[in-house]
Amino acid sequence: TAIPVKRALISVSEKAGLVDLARTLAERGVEILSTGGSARALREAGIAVRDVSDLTGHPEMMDGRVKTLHPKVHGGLLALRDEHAADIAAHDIAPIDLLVVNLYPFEATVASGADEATCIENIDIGGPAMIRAAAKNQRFCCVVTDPEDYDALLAEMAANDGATTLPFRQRQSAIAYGRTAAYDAAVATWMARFEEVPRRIAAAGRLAQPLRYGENPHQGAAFYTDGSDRPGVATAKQHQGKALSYNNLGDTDAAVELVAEFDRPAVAIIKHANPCGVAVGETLAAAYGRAFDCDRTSAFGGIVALNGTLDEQTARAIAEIFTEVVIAPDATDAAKAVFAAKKNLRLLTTGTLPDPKAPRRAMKQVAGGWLVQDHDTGVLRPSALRVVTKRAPTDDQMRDLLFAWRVAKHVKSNAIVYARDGATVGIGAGQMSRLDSSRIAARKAEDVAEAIGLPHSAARDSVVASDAFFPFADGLLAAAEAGARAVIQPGGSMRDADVIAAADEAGLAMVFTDMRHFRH
Ligand code: 93A
Repeated sequence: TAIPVKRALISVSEKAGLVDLARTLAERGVEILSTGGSARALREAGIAVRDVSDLTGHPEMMDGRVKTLHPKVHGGLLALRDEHAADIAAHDIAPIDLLVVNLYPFEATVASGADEATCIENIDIGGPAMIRAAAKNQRFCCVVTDPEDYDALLAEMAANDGATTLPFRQRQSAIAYGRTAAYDAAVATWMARFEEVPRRIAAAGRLAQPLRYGENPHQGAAFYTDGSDRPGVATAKQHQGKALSYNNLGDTDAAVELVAEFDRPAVAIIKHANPCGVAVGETLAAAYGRAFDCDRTSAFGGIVALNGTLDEQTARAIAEIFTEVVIAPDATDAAKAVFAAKKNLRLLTTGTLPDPKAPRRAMKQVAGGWLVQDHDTGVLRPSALRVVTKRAPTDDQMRDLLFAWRVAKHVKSNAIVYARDGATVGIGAGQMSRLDSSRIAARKAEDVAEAIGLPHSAARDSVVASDAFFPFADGLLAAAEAGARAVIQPGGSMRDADVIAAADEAGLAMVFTDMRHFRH
């Protein structure tokens, strides 16, 4: 089953590693066929190549749209050397033993924001046709679609006297179909961009990193990227520390998405996908200190996200307790030096922050299928707020209400968030009843008071946000009792009138957003 590589067809968009690969093949006496740009690059490097147009007797045409779509090419890739011997002879087919193709960069072209005509021109037709043909003919032909596999190919040939073995070709065929499937999925997703609910959806992904395990050690896991190059966890650069785990990746994502909502310096500390403290401030160091104060106990072993460049002072404050991951758009050299001594701390930089308003689809798996929805890009316009109580919030309260609302969007439902002066002082997350979330958040505010030495609950004179409406007055009254003076919530309950009356009675100011932020 070992097939000596005598003839190779090379047609690549990504030219990295091309010359080294081709030189080694040429030294082994392999005849190299190649298309326009690839052939040019090889000739410039002094490597002998034969043009595909010479093989086909047909010039490339239509700006390269038709260059390899020819029976001489596809016959060479698909021929069974035994069963098709008569056809090979009759049609003068030159069998191709190795195909090296990587496709027009469609995903990167879309990600760069290119216009429609450019995106369409970057849909590769001839490349996937050849890849699929070679992968199908794995008994005789070996296919390589990724420069990352060039070394493995050369090692395979070195170990087998210039041949490839069937197990290697089978592995390469699987990689090849994975690539064309993901490529087509990316094209399908892009083509469906005008449809509100695509009738057919396709998921494209590429294995970025196998993970040691999933949420628990008995669960296998891996991390895939979708090729969108969106700033955030998937494209972040890791500067130090061991590999991120499944849970780290999820929590780090939650952390970055949260701080990206704020225009001022902001810090979030995440535990189990929920924030345990969030604050804005004049500086990141000030914001970190106040986010930390919101729940010093839970912050231990947390994930910290910042929406600005990590500086030395903030790094020192973070380094005082055990922190799993710190993620920021950038970090100063001095800040990096502070962390260098903390071997277990992972520092990630993202360059820029994700745009919370950028549309994308979110998928969740259920047994036997997926649920697909638009990512929650809802951003409140302050002018859309409705004051529903006799008392209106003061300007300071209004600022805190909007802050608390943004945080609540990133807290698992039911979410209740107390905030004061641009910092959370009590967060209730993920309870089955809103009343329980209110009570938990209020109790947290008492813990804050104890930790920082306040004589009264940190929720005194605070504001409170609720991610969905209060179905009854009880949750609201629990908030008033804890010391909240103003409330932000979507409204829309059958009992809104009761809830508003209770708010008026308790002297609260309340605004309705007419927008809900469930998060599960
Ligand atoms: O426009 S195509 O779909 N038509 C083709 O016949 C064809 N054959 C190879 N694109 C085609 N290719 C692609 O050209 C390859 O997949 C590769 O990405 C690229 C290499 O072109 P060049 O060698 O001219 O740089």
